[in-house]
Amino acid sequence: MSSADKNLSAFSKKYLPDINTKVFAIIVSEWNEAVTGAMFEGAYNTLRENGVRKENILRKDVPGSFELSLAAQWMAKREDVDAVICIGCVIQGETKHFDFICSAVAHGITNVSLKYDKPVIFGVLTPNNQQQALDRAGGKHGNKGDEAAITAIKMLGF
Ligand code: DLZ
Repeated sequence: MSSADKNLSAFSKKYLPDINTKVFAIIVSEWNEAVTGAMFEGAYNTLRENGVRKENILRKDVPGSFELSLAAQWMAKREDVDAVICIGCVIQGETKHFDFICSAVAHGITNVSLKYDKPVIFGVLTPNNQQQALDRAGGKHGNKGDEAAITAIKMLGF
């Protein structure tokens, strides 16, 4: 995380002064729940620390990362939702479908973002094993959920 990110609270106050009116949907994949749950916590806490109201953070769970795109579409088309954060974890060693799932989600999320003209954030880990995932979900490499929330805030303040 850069020093600019550490001052995000100042950033959001300056560039997104009405952040307390913004509504964020966070969609969480149930696969690898220890990882995605920790990423959700990171994203949720980062939004709260930056002034997002509790009632303006909507959590929705989906069975797996493959389902993130459709759920993102359902949330992005809602007029009351300003940004969508998709959280998932696809572990390479665990599925031969790895490439299909990752590529489908990346394309799906991109399409939803462009179609609804809203930030739809790709918070999907694609590690080689569970340890690498945990390292990025509150471990030695930080929490990619925090970063997904920061990205959503930055895009709304664009
Ligand atoms: C089926 C499957 C497998 C094998 N591995 C993962 C994974 O590592 N991470 C993940 O998020 N989802 C996985 N899934 C489930 C698919 O994303 C999807 O839910 C199913 O294929 C049903 O569409």
